[in-house]
Amino acid sequence: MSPPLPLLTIAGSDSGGAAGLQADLKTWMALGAYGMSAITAVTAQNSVVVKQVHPLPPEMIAAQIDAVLSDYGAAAIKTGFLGRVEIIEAVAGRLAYWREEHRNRVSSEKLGFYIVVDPVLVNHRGEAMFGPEVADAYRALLLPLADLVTPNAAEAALLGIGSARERGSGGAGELSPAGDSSSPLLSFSPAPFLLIKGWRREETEIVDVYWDGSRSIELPQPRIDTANTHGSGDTLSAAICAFRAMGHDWLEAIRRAQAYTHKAIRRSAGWRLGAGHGPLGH
Ligand code: PXL
Repeated sequence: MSPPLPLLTIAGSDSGGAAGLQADLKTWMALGAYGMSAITAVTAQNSVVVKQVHPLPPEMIAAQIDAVLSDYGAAAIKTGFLGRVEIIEAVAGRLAYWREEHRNRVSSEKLGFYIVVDPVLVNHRGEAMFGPEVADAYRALLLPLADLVTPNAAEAALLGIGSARERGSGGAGELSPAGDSSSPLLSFSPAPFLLIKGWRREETEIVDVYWDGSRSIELPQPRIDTANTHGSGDTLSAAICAFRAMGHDWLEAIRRAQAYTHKAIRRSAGWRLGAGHGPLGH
Protein backbone atom coordinates (compact mmCIF):
# COMPACT_ATOMS: atom_id res chain seq x y z
CA MET A 1 0.00 0.00 0.00
CA SER A 2 1.47 3.34 -0.99
CA PRO A 3 1.91 5.92 1.79
CA PRO A 4 -0.25 9.04 1.99
CA LEU A 5 0.98 12.23 0.30
CA PRO A 6 2.99 14.41 2.69
CA LEU A 7 1.69 17.99 2.86
CA LEU A 8 3.10 20.84 4.94
CA THR A 9 1.23 23.81 6.35
CA ILE A 10 3.24 26.82 7.56
CA ALA A 11 0.61 28.47 9.71
CA GLY A 12 -0.64 29.73 13.03
CA SER A 13 -2.27 27.61 15.71
CA ASP A 14 -5.91 28.35 16.58
CA SER A 15 -6.43 27.16 20.15
CA GLY A 16 -10.12 26.83 19.28
CA GLY A 17 -9.33 24.26 16.62
CA ALA A 18 -11.42 25.91 13.91
CA ALA A 19 -8.96 27.79 11.68
CA GLY A 20 -5.22 27.95 11.09
CA LEU A 21 -3.10 24.84 11.06
CA GLN A 22 -5.82 22.83 12.82
CA ALA A 23 -8.21 23.42 9.91
CA ASP A 24 -5.49 22.45 7.44
CA LEU A 25 -4.55 19.24 9.24
CA LYS A 26 -8.19 18.17 9.67
CA THR A 27 -8.86 18.82 5.99
CA TRP A 28 -5.85 16.78 4.96
CA MET A 29 -6.76 13.95 7.31
CA ALA A 30 -10.28 13.88 5.87
CA LEU A 31 -8.89 13.78 2.32
CA GLY A 32 -6.44 10.99 3.10
CA ALA A 33 -3.19 12.97 3.02
CA TYR A 34 -0.41 13.10 5.63
CA GLY A 35 -0.36 16.55 7.26
CA MET A 36 2.67 18.22 8.80
CA SER A 37 2.94 21.68 10.35
CA ALA A 38 5.50 24.41 10.91
CA ILE A 39 3.90 26.69 13.52
CA THR A 40 4.39 30.41 12.90
CA ALA A 41 2.41 31.79 15.84
CA VAL A 42 0.36 30.55 18.74
CA THR A 43 -3.00 32.25 19.14
CA ALA A 44 -5.27 32.20 22.18
CA GLN A 45 -8.74 32.35 20.66
CA ASN A 46 -12.17 30.83 20.65
CA SER A 47 -15.22 31.12 18.42
CA VAL A 48 -15.81 34.70 19.58
CA VAL A 49 -12.49 36.48 20.07
CA VAL A 50 -8.74 36.37 19.47
CA LYS A 51 -7.26 37.11 22.90
CA GLN A 52 -3.53 36.88 22.24
CA VAL A 53 -1.12 36.22 19.40
CA HIS A 54 2.39 35.03 20.13
CA PRO A 55 4.63 34.86 17.03
CA LEU A 56 7.45 32.32 17.15
CA PRO A 57 11.05 33.31 16.39
CA PRO A 58 11.77 33.13 12.63
CA GLU A 59 14.69 30.73 13.35
CA MET A 60 12.32 28.29 15.03
CA ILE A 61 9.91 28.46 12.09
CA ALA A 62 12.78 27.85 9.66
CA ALA A 63 13.97 24.92 11.80
CA GLN A 64 10.54 23.25 11.62
CA ILE A 65 10.42 23.65 7.83
CA ASP A 66 13.96 22.28 7.45
CA ALA A 67 13.27 19.35 9.78
CA VAL A 68 10.27 18.05 7.85
CA LEU A 69 11.36 18.87 4.30
CA SER A 70 14.80 17.30 4.76
CA ASP A 71 13.13 14.04 5.79
CA TYR A 72 9.51 13.59 4.66
CA GLY A 73 9.63 16.04 1.74
CA ALA A 74 6.31 17.51 0.63
CA ALA A 75 4.02 17.03 -2.35
CA ALA A 76 2.56 20.46 -1.64
CA ILE A 77 2.98 23.26 0.87
CA LYS A 78 0.51 25.83 2.11
CA THR A 79 1.33 29.05 3.94
CA GLY A 80 -1.24 30.61 6.28
CA PHE A 81 -0.84 33.13 9.10
CA LEU A 82 2.63 34.75 8.90
CA GLY A 83 1.92 38.27 10.17
CA ARG A 84 5.43 39.72 10.35
CA VAL A 85 8.01 40.77 7.76
CA GLU A 86 10.79 38.76 9.48
CA ILE A 87 8.60 35.64 9.38
CA ILE A 88 7.75 36.12 5.70
CA GLU A 89 11.48 36.57 4.99
CA ALA A 90 12.37 33.37 6.83
CA VAL A 91 9.60 31.32 5.18
CA ALA A 92 10.37 32.64 1.70
CA GLY A 93 14.07 31.92 2.23
CA ARG A 94 13.46 28.30 3.23
CA LEU A 95 10.88 27.69 0.49
CA ALA A 96 13.26 29.05 -2.16
CA TYR A 97 16.02 26.81 -0.84
CA TRP A 98 13.89 23.66 -0.68
CA ARG A 99 12.29 24.22 -4.07
CA GLU A 100 15.75 24.41 -5.60
CA GLU A 101 16.75 21.23 -3.74
CA HIS A 102 13.60 19.56 -5.00
CA ARG A 103 14.34 20.61 -8.61
CA ASN A 104 17.81 19.11 -8.37
CA ARG A 105 16.37 15.81 -7.15
CA VAL A 106 13.28 15.78 -9.29
CA SER A 107 14.30 12.82 -11.45
CA SER A 108 14.37 10.59 -8.38
CA GLU A 109 11.20 11.97 -6.82
CA LYS A 110 7.60 12.00 -7.89
CA LEU A 111 6.42 14.58 -5.37
CA GLY A 112 5.14 17.84 -6.84
CA PHE A 113 6.26 20.49 -4.34
CA TYR A 114 3.42 22.87 -5.21
CA ILE A 115 3.32 26.06 -3.18
CA VAL A 116 -0.07 27.56 -2.24
CA VAL A 117 0.11 30.97 -0.55
CA ASP A 118 -3.04 31.81 1.40
CA PRO A 119 -2.35 35.39 2.50
CA VAL A 120 -3.75 36.14 5.97
CA LEU A 121 -4.09 39.93 6.07
CA VAL A 122 -7.57 40.77 7.34
CA ASN A 123 -9.77 39.67 10.25
CA HIS A 124 -13.23 38.21 9.76
CA ARG A 125 -14.70 41.71 9.54
CA GLY A 126 -12.42 42.40 6.58
CA GLU A 127 -10.22 44.87 8.50
CA ALA A 128 -6.45 44.93 7.91
CA MET A 129 -4.60 43.15 10.74
CA PHE A 130 -1.10 44.45 9.96
CA GLY A 131 0.70 47.46 8.56
CA PRO A 132 1.26 47.78 4.79
CA GLU A 133 4.81 46.42 5.15
CA VAL A 134 3.37 42.91 5.60
CA ALA A 135 1.45 43.00 2.29
CA ASP A 136 4.57 44.49 0.68
CA ALA A 137 6.68 41.57 1.95
CA TYR A 138 4.14 39.08 0.58
CA ARG A 139 4.33 40.78 -2.81
CA ALA A 140 8.08 41.04 -2.93
CA LEU A 141 9.11 37.72 -1.36
CA LEU A 142 6.37 35.13 -1.24
CA LEU A 143 4.09 35.62 -4.26
CA PRO A 144 6.98 35.10 -6.69
CA LEU A 145 7.47 31.64 -5.14
CA ALA A 146 3.81 30.67 -5.18
CA ASP A 147 2.12 28.44 -7.74
CA LEU A 148 -1.32 29.51 -6.52
CA VAL A 149 -2.35 32.48 -4.36
CA THR A 150 -5.73 32.34 -2.60
CA PRO A 151 -6.64 35.71 -1.05
CA ASN A 152 -10.17 36.72 -0.20
CA ALA A 153 -11.48 39.87 -1.86
CA ALA A 154 -10.20 42.20 0.90
CA GLU A 155 -6.76 40.58 0.90
CA ALA A 156 -6.57 40.76 -2.88
CA ALA A 157 -7.22 44.50 -2.63
CA LEU A 158 -4.46 44.92 0.01
CA LEU A 159 -2.08 43.01 -2.24
CA GLY A 160 -3.03 45.15 -5.23
CA ILE A 161 -4.39 42.12 -7.07
CA GLY A 162 -7.40 42.49 -9.33
CA SER A 163 -9.66 45.42 -9.79
CA ALA A 164 -11.57 46.94 -6.90
CA ARG A 165 -14.11 48.35 -9.29
CA GLU A 166 -17.68 47.19 -9.22
CA ARG A 167 -17.02 44.61 -6.57
CA GLY A 168 -19.53 43.99 -3.84
CA SER A 169 -22.98 42.61 -3.47
CA GLY A 170 -24.90 42.60 -6.68
CA GLY A 171 -22.15 44.32 -8.64
CA ALA A 172 -20.54 42.71 -11.61
CA GLY A 173 -17.19 41.63 -10.23
CA GLU A 174 -14.47 42.05 -12.76
CA LEU A 175 -10.95 40.78 -12.81
CA SER A 176 -8.93 43.02 -15.00
CA PRO A 177 -6.02 41.58 -16.93
CA ALA A 178 -2.68 43.22 -17.63
CA GLY A 179 -2.83 46.36 -19.66
CA ASP A 180 -5.65 47.86 -17.65
CA SER A 181 -3.85 50.58 -15.78
CA SER A 182 -6.58 50.77 -13.16
CA SER A 183 -5.70 47.21 -12.17
CA PRO A 184 -2.18 46.37 -11.01
CA LEU A 185 -2.95 42.65 -11.30
CA LEU A 186 0.17 41.92 -13.30
CA SER A 187 2.23 44.94 -12.36
CA PHE A 188 4.41 42.77 -10.15
CA SER A 189 5.48 39.19 -10.60
CA PRO A 190 2.46 37.32 -9.24
CA ALA A 191 1.85 33.62 -8.97
CA PRO A 192 0.92 31.84 -12.18
CA PHE A 193 -2.52 31.01 -10.78
CA LEU A 194 -4.88 32.97 -8.59
CA LEU A 195 -8.12 32.25 -6.76
CA ILE A 196 -9.98 35.12 -5.14
CA LYS A 197 -12.26 33.66 -2.49
CA GLY A 198 -15.61 35.35 -2.00
CA TRP A 199 -15.00 37.69 -4.93
CA ARG A 200 -18.70 38.40 -5.03
CA ARG A 201 -21.18 37.69 -2.25
CA GLU A 202 -24.85 37.52 -3.05
CA GLU A 203 -27.87 36.44 -1.09
CA THR A 204 -27.95 32.91 -2.42
CA GLU A 205 -24.43 32.35 -3.68
CA ILE A 206 -20.80 33.19 -3.13
CA VAL A 207 -18.66 33.47 -6.23
CA ASP A 208 -14.97 32.67 -6.17
CA VAL A 209 -12.97 33.70 -9.23
CA TYR A 210 -10.09 31.78 -10.74
CA TRP A 211 -7.46 33.38 -12.93
CA ASP A 212 -5.04 31.23 -14.91
CA GLY A 213 -2.91 34.03 -16.32
CA SER A 214 -5.02 34.61 -19.38
CA ARG A 215 -8.67 34.26 -18.40
CA SER A 216 -10.88 34.40 -15.35
CA ILE A 217 -13.55 31.85 -14.51
CA GLU A 218 -16.32 32.52 -12.02
CA LEU A 219 -16.99 29.60 -9.70
CA PRO A 220 -20.27 30.08 -7.81
CA GLN A 221 -21.24 28.09 -4.74
CA PRO A 222 -24.64 28.05 -3.05
CA ARG A 223 -24.50 30.10 0.14
CA ILE A 224 -25.27 28.27 3.39
CA ASP A 225 -27.00 30.28 6.11
CA THR A 226 -24.83 29.59 9.19
CA ALA A 227 -22.46 31.34 11.59
CA ASN A 228 -20.19 28.28 11.59
CA THR A 229 -17.70 29.36 8.95
CA HIS A 230 -14.59 29.89 11.09
CA GLY A 231 -11.73 28.37 9.11
CA SER A 232 -13.66 27.99 5.85
CA GLY A 233 -11.05 29.92 3.84
CA ASP A 234 -8.21 27.85 5.31
CA THR A 235 -10.15 24.67 4.59
CA LEU A 236 -10.73 25.62 0.95
CA SER A 237 -7.05 26.46 0.36
CA ALA A 238 -5.85 23.34 2.20
CA ALA A 239 -8.20 21.15 0.16
CA ILE A 240 -6.95 22.74 -3.10
CA CYS A 241 -3.41 21.97 -1.97
CA ALA A 242 -4.31 18.32 -1.35
CA PHE A 243 -6.20 17.81 -4.62
CA ARG A 244 -3.38 19.44 -6.62
CA ALA A 245 -0.85 17.18 -4.90
CA MET A 246 -3.02 14.20 -5.90
CA GLY A 247 -2.52 15.18 -9.55
CA HIS A 248 -5.60 17.20 -10.51
CA ASP A 249 -4.94 20.43 -12.42
CA TRP A 250 -5.56 23.68 -10.55
CA LEU A 251 -9.08 24.25 -11.85
CA GLU A 252 -10.19 20.71 -11.06
CA ALA A 253 -8.47 20.89 -7.65
CA ILE A 254 -10.37 24.10 -6.91
CA ARG A 255 -13.71 22.61 -7.97
CA ARG A 256 -13.17 19.55 -5.79
CA ALA A 257 -12.02 21.71 -2.88
CA GLN A 258 -15.11 23.89 -3.18
CA ALA A 259 -17.31 20.79 -3.09
CA TYR A 260 -15.48 19.43 -0.03
CA THR A 261 -15.67 22.76 1.81
CA HIS A 262 -19.35 23.15 0.97
CA LYS A 263 -20.05 19.69 2.39
CA ALA A 264 -18.07 20.45 5.56
CA ILE A 265 -20.00 23.71 6.10
CA ARG A 266 -23.32 21.98 5.46
CA ARG A 267 -22.43 19.34 8.01
CA SER A 268 -21.76 21.81 10.83
CA ALA A 269 -24.37 24.40 9.83
CA GLY A 270 -26.73 23.48 12.68
CA TRP A 271 -24.06 22.90 15.36
CA ARG A 272 -23.92 24.96 18.55
CA LEU A 273 -20.23 24.63 19.32
CA GLY A 274 -18.99 27.86 20.87
CA ALA A 275 -21.05 31.05 21.13
CA GLY A 276 -19.64 32.77 18.05
CA HIS A 277 -18.36 31.58 14.68
CA GLY A 278 -18.03 27.85 15.12
CA PRO A 279 -15.95 25.36 13.14
CA LEU A 280 -16.67 23.29 10.03
CA GLY A 281 -17.55 19.60 10.12
CA HIS A 282 -14.38 18.30 8.52
O1 PXL B 1 -8.75 32.01 8.76
C1 PXL B 1 -7.54 32.67 8.83
C2 PXL B 1 -6.73 32.26 10.01
C3 PXL B 1 -5.48 31.75 9.82
N1 PXL B 1 -4.70 31.36 10.84
C4 PXL B 1 -5.10 31.45 12.12
C5 PXL B 1 -6.36 31.95 12.39
C6 PXL B 1 -7.21 32.38 11.32
C7 PXL B 1 -8.53 32.90 11.60
O2 PXL B 1 -9.03 32.84 12.69
O3 PXL B 1 -6.77 32.02 13.65
C8 PXL B 1 -4.21 31.01 13.22
